[in-house]
Amino acid sequence: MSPLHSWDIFCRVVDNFGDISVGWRLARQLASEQRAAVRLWVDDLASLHALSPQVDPTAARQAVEGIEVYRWDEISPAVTPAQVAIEAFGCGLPEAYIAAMVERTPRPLWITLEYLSAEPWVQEHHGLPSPHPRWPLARYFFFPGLVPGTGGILREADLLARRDAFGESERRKFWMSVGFDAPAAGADVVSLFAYRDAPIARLLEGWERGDRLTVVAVPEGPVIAPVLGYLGATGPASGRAFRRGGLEVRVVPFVAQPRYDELLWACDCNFVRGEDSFVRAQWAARPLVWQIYPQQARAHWRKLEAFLDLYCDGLPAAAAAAQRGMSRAWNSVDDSPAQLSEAWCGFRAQRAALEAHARRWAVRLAAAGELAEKLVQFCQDKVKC
Ligand code: TRH
Repeated sequence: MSPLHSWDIFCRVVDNFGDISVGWRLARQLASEQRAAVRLWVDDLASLHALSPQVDPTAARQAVEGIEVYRWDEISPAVTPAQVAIEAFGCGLPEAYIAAMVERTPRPLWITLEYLSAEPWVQEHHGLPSPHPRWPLARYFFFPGLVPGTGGILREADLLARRDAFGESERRKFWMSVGFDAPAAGADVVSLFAYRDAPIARLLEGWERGDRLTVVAVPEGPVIAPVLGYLGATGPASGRAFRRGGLEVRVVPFVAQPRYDELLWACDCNFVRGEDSFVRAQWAARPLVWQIYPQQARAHWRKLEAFLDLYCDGLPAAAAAAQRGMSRAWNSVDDSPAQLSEAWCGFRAQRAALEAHARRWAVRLAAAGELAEKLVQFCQDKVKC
């Protein structure tokens, strides 16, 4: 058991799932693999319930998978701070909690967990102290990353073994569990998890006109509306399949977070978004197309290019061009209608090279280190100082 036994994770759900999806995954790993006592303080239990249906969205406090989950407004001056407070994505800590941290001896560590970025500056900033302007507390930036010298990314100890054990029978079972037979042999099987503003209709149109069957698993969520709009379909869609030319759309349920990996493993290629699904698709070791979370003044394009620079390193030129072209078209960096269908054709033509690279990348990614382990080690080193 780590000498740092108690951890508080604070998380505010900005929008979508990202902040709480990372916060929940971190809490589960600290509790299960680091055998820590973890309290998760979150403001939006409904989002957490979608990721983990065991969570009661109405409960002010509850224990789930060995984690004490509190609604954020349950915090009070009476709460004794943990040895480490994780402020996820700059959500801020409650003033009463900070005051209690100052009174506690020894004073707790304050870690600001940042968003994942592939930009080179992350390595220089990772682990730097961030003295608080008002409070005498040790506060540090912790930056996730895809390369050594950063905080690494979350990976459960058994994830890669479970991925590699996911064979044909497990794939068939997965499809049956979401209401479908396994896709026809020879079809391209794709998962589509995206934001509503993605050029979805253009992508589906290219697949409909394609010369091969493309089976697309679309999880329930906001993206269903533009998909049904393209199909000209109405009414409840869950569990339904729609066939148009070379396109078969399957509407699958939004599965609990631990099972999302199975959706990724059951597909040949995964369209993902944001942060946590983006990471999981990299661990899935299959070709991926990432829709980055949009930011003001298109700052996200710089982050996208930084990832592509890393990811395409070591790819043959044609495959690298296909990966870049598909990523840029999907993120509307290159925004012409023809661009997306051409980009997909180029991406599809490089399937073998991109599949081999995705497997190599997952191995390379492990060298960046596992975030929960690195976080515990970082904090232990700071406490010893
Ligand atoms: O939901 P997101 O768009 O979250 C975003 C990003 O994290 C972004 O970086 C952040 O700034 C913003 O939130 C506030 O995408 P993300 O990060 O992939 O989180 C989605 C989670 O949902 C992820 O853990 C996978 C999970 N998921 C399931 O559990 N079941 C499902 O069926 C699907 C489709 C996803």
